[in-house]
Amino acid sequence: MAQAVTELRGVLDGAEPPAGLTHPDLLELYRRMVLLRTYDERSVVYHRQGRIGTYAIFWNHEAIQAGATFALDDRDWIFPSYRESAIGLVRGMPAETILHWWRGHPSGWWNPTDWNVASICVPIATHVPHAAGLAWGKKLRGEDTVAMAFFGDGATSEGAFHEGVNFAAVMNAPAVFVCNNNQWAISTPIEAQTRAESLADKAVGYGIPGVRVDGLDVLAVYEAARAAIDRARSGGGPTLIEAVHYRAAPHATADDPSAYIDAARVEQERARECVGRYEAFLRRAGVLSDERAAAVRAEAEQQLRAGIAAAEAEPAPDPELLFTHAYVDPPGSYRNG
Ligand SMILES: Cc1ncc(C[n+]2csc(CCOP(=O)(O)OP(=O)(O)O)c2C)c(N)n1
Ligand SMILES: [Mg+2]
Repeated sequence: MAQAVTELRGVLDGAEPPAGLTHPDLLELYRRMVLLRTYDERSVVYHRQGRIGTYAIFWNHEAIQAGATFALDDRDWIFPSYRESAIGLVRGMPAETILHWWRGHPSGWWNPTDWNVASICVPIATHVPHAAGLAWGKKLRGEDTVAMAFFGDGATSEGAFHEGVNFAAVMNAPAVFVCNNNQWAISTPIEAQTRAESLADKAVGYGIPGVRVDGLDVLAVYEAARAAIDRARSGGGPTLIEAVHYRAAPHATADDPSAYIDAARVEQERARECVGRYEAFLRRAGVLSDERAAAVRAEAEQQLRAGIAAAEAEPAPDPELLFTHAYVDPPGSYRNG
């Protein structure tokens, strides 16, 4: 059963915004994007100041993260990769929890059931089967909960991606798979990753719908996610969403993309950056004033200031924790003296 792959238009470039979004909804989306952007920009600074460790930058991925999750209910689950490390912010998770994680502190290991946000997944694509399993399990229990997994273009070449999406499709599990196609897997370009013309095309092989969407258009991402979530919740099974953009920042703070990336393309992409593009849309629509925009930014900055202060005030963890769940009887050589 081959399903049509749809190409979605950019809403921010003039098409009608998704139905049903009120002005407060549009502003809440903006607040979430600004919070994510502020978290990301401050984290790069904190890294340079030696206050957090190596950090995976998600600058210009905010439209995908905010747009897709805005269509979820709080009971739905989010499965993030390292690229979506701060996605718990949209559920009200304190900034310090995520900063703890990037500081390598155990206080960054939140209980997933507190937020319905799974642990940050660093191994590529291994959380795709987790999301499929959770979605299937919820279905077996008769709960109408949706699981949404985020992963990159490179992840679609991994076995775990295939196993997870195929399993979810076969079980008709209420899962939504969101591929952030930033066209790079560290220094490997998409052309070296796949012969597929689009990653959404891969959905055809699993017999599920695949959708391509402008990853810098928060409303288009929202619209695609809304449709996929509604389908999943009403028993229609999973959807693969490919959100297309181009990575406009280094892979992580340890990366120097000048060795491989197309600098002119990065400049183009930065000029279309997603928060400013949405802000311009809101201003044109008469939804956002200068005062409101300044207040949203100030609140996000305050959250980050409080977050880093709380993270740095946390006492250092007990080194014993390294062994707590590893050994019943630690070998003598692990002890001093
Ligand atoms: C199983 C596994 N293999 C290799 C790596 C090393 N690695 C870290 S990030 C990355 C690139 C992933 O690219 P993509 O899936 O496109 O996600 P992006 O970083 O672009 O968001 C790789 C190969 C890893 N983390 N896990
Ligand atoms: Mg990528």
